[in-house]
Amino acid sequence: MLMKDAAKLKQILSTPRRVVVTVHTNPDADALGSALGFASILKQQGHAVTVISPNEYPDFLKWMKGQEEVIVFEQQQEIARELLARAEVICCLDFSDLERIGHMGDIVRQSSAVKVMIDHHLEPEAFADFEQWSIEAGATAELIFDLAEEMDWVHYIGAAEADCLYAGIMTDTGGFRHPNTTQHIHEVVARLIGRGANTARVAKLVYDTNTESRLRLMGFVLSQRLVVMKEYDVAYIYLTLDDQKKFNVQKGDTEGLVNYALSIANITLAAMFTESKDMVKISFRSVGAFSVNEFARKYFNGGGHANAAGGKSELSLQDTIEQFKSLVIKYKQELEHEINTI
Ligand SMILES: [Mn+2]
Repeated sequence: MLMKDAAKLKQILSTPRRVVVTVHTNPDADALGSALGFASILKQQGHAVTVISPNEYPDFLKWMKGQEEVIVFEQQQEIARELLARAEVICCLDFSDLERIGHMGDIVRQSSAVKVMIDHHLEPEAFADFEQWSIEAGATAELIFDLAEEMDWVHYIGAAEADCLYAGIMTDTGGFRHPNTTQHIHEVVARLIGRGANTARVAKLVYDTNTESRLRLMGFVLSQRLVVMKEYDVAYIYLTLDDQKKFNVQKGDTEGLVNYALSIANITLAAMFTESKDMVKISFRSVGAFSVNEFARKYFNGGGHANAAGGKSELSLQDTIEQFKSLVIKYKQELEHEINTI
């Protein structure tokens, strides 16, 4: 996908600029990998670039080049506000709705900096001066590569940058299993490997990072907290605050657990409900035409992608699950045989 007015952006970036690159709250490998890869591409051209994350990111991303310089807004507000105030260019990566960056949203919205949005999430907010936005893209990292190609920046992508971008693509395609695994994304991956991406190393660093406590949590969740609604092709997992205390659950420990529910044969909708102090956080996954983006938007104050979305509820854990179950019954027909619509 080509960026509209790319020549104009290139012109703006033809002199050294103070740039902030920011990502959505709870950044994943695509968000952080895209940000660090992109930041490095810009740095090599003489720009002063800082990556600001709204909050802390998981340990399994702490190998990415440049991550040690990431400013975490929640923990370093003063520095972050200063950087945002002084920024001439603000790049928003892997999100397109300023709600997704919490308190930083208003700062970015009101900033007079040139805003660049590079993203593949549905229903973008119109806040950016330059957009590289496509829901056809499997990952923001793919769009970063496309932009690099369009801008003639590919030579700035070395092995470290390629690893960051590859991590984004690998994870956002579910290890090249989701329907967003296109010919184009494979072509981008081929180019990244050509630039030095070490696919085996990245896979190991990202996927094989279980702690003993996470494995034990998984064992508990799968045996005690998994509910299968067989006649609806639905499965869900829930986790109470007590469970989290008992297993000393750390940030990131519950990441991906919802996929185990979806991995059951014939299941086409999976959900995970995680109780927190003031709300219930929900992850949704689906296969086929059933859009969890729409489902989460309509009923659970969230959204995301067609087959992977998040939401939240201010009801109790039990009431949230009851609400979900009654919706499942309502959507019985839509949920049936979704596997045939992949
Ligand atoms: Mn992404």
